[in-house]
Amino acid sequence: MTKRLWSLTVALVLVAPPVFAENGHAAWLRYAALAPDAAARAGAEVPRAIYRLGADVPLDRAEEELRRGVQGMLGRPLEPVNALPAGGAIVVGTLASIRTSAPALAPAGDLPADAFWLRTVHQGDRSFTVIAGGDARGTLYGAFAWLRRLAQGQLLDALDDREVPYAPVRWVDQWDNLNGSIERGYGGNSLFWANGKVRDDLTRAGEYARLLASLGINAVSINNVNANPLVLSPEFVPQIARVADAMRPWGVRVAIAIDFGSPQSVGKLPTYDPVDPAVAAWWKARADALYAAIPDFAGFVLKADSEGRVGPSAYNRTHADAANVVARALKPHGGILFYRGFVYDHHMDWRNLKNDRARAAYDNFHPLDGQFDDNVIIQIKHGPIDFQVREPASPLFAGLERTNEAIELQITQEYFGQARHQVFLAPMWKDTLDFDMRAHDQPSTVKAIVAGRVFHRPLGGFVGVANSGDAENWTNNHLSQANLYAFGRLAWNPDLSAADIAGEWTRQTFGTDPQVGKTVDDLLLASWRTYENYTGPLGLQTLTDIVGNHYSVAVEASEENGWGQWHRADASGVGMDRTVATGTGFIGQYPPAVAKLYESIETTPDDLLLFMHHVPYTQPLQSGTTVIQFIYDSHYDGAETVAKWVEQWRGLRGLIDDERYQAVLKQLEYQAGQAIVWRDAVTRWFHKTSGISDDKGRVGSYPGRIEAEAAQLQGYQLSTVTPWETASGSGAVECRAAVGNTCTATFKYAGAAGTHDVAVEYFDVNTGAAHYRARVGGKVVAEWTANDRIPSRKLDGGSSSRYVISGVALKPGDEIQIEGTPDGQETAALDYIEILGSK
Ligand code: GCV
Repeated sequence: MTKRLWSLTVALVLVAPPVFAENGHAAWLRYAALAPDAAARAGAEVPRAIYRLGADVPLDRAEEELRRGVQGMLGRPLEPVNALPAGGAIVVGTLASIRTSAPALAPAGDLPADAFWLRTVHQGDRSFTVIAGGDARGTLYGAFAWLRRLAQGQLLDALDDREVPYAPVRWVDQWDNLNGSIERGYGGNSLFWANGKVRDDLTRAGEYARLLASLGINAVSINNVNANPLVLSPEFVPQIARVADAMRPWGVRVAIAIDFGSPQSVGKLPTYDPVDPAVAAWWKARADALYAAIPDFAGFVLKADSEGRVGPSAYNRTHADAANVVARALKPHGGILFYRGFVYDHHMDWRNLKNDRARAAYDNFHPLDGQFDDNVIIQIKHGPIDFQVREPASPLFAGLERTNEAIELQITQEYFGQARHQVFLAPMWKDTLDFDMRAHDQPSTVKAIVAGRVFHRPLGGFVGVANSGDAENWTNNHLSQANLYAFGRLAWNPDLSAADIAGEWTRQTFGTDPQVGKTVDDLLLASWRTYENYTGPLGLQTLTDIVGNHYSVAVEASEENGWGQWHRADASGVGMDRTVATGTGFIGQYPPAVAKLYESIETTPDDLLLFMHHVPYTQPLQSGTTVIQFIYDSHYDGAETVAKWVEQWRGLRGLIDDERYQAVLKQLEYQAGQAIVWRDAVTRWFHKTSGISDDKGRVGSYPGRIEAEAAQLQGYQLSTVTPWETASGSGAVECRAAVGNTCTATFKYAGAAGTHDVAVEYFDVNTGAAHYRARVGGKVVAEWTANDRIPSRKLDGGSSSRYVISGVALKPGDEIQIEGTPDGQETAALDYIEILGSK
């Protein structure tokens, strides 16, 4: 190496940002050292002192955050000062305080609560960065916004940005149970609750409040909407107050979900009838007690008459009666009641083709429009069913003109692979938020309606069902953090694009390397469509085990039961007829222009065809292909795309820290295996049901695959798998040997000599940790334990897992032997092996 090259290498090593191990705990607030060019530029633009005006919480957090961020990203401190320094400073405070103490720096104009203004002011050779808030909380939001710009390497020396949140309501709901578990939670246990009470140590709750504040989220409801009535008992008041104390420094207010039967179950009244004066007095007393301890308490969330929860129907009262009695107790304190629009009958008769769960929210609430008090918000899920992979916007958004509304988005990935699959939800949310309901034939996007802009409502906004828990990285999947981030950013500004949000998140979370940025953004932005492709396209909804774990593929699970998520696939056709002309009439709930669009097969977008119409399998789509061929093609496309993600991710080795690199790689590899399971299950099911073959000859023909049922078995016994479509061939083999014993399946290789990857499809249930060992020609080539955390206790599509043994040298006649050692209830089950293309 020449001397010059040598010194260049040394210089590069010295200035290159370190690639260090990270566990994801810092999420998007890593404040990692900027890349050298960005650091050099920001070093000149960012003042060296910080002047904070005012002492209110959370102003102090704004200062602390700025100091922490600048130290981390630029590697130098921000010096706190008590007066405007000669050399320039970051000046942070409310607009009012800046106007008083440093009028020359104050932007001209007003700022409402929660809003902020970022401004650079040059005075001779002095520069000031002004972070002004409409109030203390707005100032904190401004500090985070400025740090977000710095972290992305944006220019900071000519700022003049005024940001006002789109809507006042920017909440997250936790579905946390008092015992510490989380309903539909995949990020660990509750940050708030353990063993029936509030956790003693609320450090993580405080850290979580910081994450929420960085996005402008201003309240959190801390317990499950399937609420334990006890949360309203007097002993919980001081506990909830402790949570509020932990969140308050970050401007996050606390609310709770309540049970409508509480006046009776907790208050020991003979009734919970909402029109009974004693019941009203009870609600008032409970609200008064909470506000006495927590003056900034945010309000209540109520799920009533839904999925077994009690509600006003018990007394033949309306949802308005129910909402108003609770809202009136909150009203004197400025509290809000969120009343959930998710009310439906889960015992509907599936034989009646006119029945339709999708109608429920509108049928229940539209007739009550105008009867809800001003501090009630109807919280409406984004689609008419329940967070399925593709749903139209709920017609109820346009069905309430004299009632406050909020949209409920599910951040936790219940039907989206439960944080085991990476699915970035922002593109889906954007579809709904930007959807124009054409109320009164005028522009009326969902986002504008819920923000109160269309029907001039005083309150409204965005609620996200959170995906966070006490996992070190909050969500148990590094990439799932992007969903929490995206929800917060859209709640602040729903006009942002999914690509903007992905870009921001990726750069803050993984750094500004262009290859990293492009790869991660591409993965995120393609993921919703990809997931839809392999789990149920064309508006079929997620073809998952709806009556079980909501995770494993099970095409028929949604049929022939009262839960109402029917797709009505049979030998002759598929899809729900929701037309006014011949179907359930759901489409008639939309304003006329939208109803017209959906009523006709010709104008319904392909993506929603089977949500709106029942059609023969040979129905041509707008894209030209038939429904059945599209079902086949999309599943193959989806599985192929996930396989490519694995390769693309591998390209990031060394460009990001190894800890997160390995964790995401493992997750994507698992997802790639699952996508194949989904692909095969759904396509085989439709192939068998429709009797129509795949034009491309893929369905039912799996070159390189050798079924375990066809192997030479020692100890292993044939077993059936339910549902049938989730096992290849006719089923699986299980080892029911006594503890400590093993079984073997021996497969004969009959192909040409070469080096191959060998995939072993086995079942990893969560009732044991079976061990597998693979041998070729008697030599061990791999071993592994089936101890992943998968939400399935039985052999099915969820537990079906893939282990790929790379680079196995094979020649004709070789024996590939899989030895399984059961553990607990886990029977070391095998589905097949597959010899993949030669290398
Ligand atoms: C909290 C779905 C989920 C339930 C959830 C319910 C709701 O049905 O599966 O776990 O209950 O929605 O939103 O209330």
